[in-house]
Amino acid sequence: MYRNHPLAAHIRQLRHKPYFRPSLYGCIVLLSVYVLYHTTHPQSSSSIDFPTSNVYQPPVEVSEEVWVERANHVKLAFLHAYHGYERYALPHDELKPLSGRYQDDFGGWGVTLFDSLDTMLLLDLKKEYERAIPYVEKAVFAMPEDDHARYFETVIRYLGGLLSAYAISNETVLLERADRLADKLDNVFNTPSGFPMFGVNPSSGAVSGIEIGVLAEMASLQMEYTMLAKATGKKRWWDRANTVIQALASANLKYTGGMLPIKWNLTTAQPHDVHLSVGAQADSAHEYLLKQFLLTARTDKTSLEMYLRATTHVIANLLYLSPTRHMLYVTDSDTSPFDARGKPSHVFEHLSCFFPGLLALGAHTLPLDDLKSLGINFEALGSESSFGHAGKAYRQLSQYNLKELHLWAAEGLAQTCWLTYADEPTGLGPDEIEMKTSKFSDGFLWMDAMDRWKASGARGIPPGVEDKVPDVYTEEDRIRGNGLRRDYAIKRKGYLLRPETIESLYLLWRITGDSKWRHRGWKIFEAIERHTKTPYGYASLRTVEIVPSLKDDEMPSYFLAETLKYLYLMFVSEDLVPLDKWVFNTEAHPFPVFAWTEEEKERFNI
Ligand code: DMJ
Repeated sequence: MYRNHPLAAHIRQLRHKPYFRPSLYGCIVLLSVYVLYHTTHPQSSSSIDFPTSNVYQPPVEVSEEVWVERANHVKLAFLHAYHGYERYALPHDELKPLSGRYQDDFGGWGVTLFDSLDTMLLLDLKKEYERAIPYVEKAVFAMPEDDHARYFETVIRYLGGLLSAYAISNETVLLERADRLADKLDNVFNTPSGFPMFGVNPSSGAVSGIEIGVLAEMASLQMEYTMLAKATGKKRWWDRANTVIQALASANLKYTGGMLPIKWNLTTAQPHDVHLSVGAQADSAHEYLLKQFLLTARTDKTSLEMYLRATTHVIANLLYLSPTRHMLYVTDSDTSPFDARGKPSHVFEHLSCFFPGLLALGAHTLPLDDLKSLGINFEALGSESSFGHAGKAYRQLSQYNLKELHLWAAEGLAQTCWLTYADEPTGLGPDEIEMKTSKFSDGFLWMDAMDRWKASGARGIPPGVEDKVPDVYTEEDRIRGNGLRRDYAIKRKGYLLRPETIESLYLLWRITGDSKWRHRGWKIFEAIERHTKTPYGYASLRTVEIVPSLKDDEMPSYFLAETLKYLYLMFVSEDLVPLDKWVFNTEAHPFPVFAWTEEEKERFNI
């Protein structure tokens, strides 16, 4: 089905462009030497002189050839990580990059291999891909009786990886395994709401988990099941996705300003708390509202309207400015119709750093300044009578050009995500920080500052969006606790090789064309090379504050699926995954945009 998809064809075509040949042949020679060397010496893969400390220097423009070289460095990094995994961990889940051992936390079926399939295809690593296919063919997804697979992780990593690699390669075994896996997971949907349970044993079909589910885990499957339905022609998979979409759309969100809260009752399909966040336990559910709309060629208006409500509430009530550096950040809060701000925690999570990229993607792909063209009346999406105080947001935001507003928020937030990296001696960002608020207020809402900026003539760059200079602490600063100077304190010091900041930098680079985002991405890659590389792969850091780095014995599969993929796509000259034709699932597996045929609409009852 996807062999003739314009994007699969587009990627294949690029491989055959004369432009590709010299670098491809060069790569083959380089890679052969590299592979030979590394089969005996699992050491550093690259001769580049990566800087030892993080002294801030404004970016210097470089030629496109330099970016091609940089993309190649990422390819070498992927090979170093994947060869380490292949040699020391396969067929287990993940490599332990310090000890050269392995761990099994994702079913034990080789999650790193499944999560890496489409990255190999995009990076044109044919040998690694061909060596991986026999493992896919052998996969039966069996499990001992007393164990369970986490449903959400299995969907985004295994199902997502298989379906994306299938869309690019058209190799039928990938689709067959995806279909078989979905079958084995299917008992999770035996709930009165149709929301999935937390876990399942794919061998016995026994499900695990409690009646209260977590948003990200119950509502981040729509894209995978829609894609599976399209590719297999099976109505059952569309029904799974659609049940979740319809249940979310008919839930009572009166107490949460129209935004989906974190906890849900799997029996009643109603919210179980009023805690709002775009970070842990919520993130990908908000992401899938927009992406489901884009994946189905912009037909699923129900998902789009939920996206518009969620982003309106976030922009009006969860975005704050720090007191002195004016860093724009998104936080989490308990809310209510009587107090839209609720009780903000002022914690800013690395996980939330996907959100600027999502806002930018929405601003790029949606007619936010002309929603009427989609038959949507923005102000009718919510009001004080539907959501109490939180309903005011619709009137407030409608005073702005929504496209501009979303893009400003995206740029300001991405700036802060990057700054938390650039502020550290390692050049890598912590997993969680807590923003300072002033003695006199519980934080400064971004939209209050925006309203004042607008009232005074909207001159210059909007608050929070301007470029900032990093503030790298000396050891003395850190010990003396000069946290106030930077406006935040670090809550979780680790860098877990996570992708979110890089994902947003990649999207902002592709969407705005401003090379500052790309340069920042390169700085982060240099820091990854310098501080996380081990003889076997790459390791999470215990703390971003100490050089030489203190490492943990972990290399999560998302490092290969997402972090390295987004870095490569950011540096490579060609736009290999055009954003109007492909949509990334939450684990960075691209799916091709498609429209339902009339026959499918009738058969699936769409
Ligand atoms: C990834 O597995 C996915 O992006 C998920 O949605 C949440 N974050 C992790 C990596 O940080």
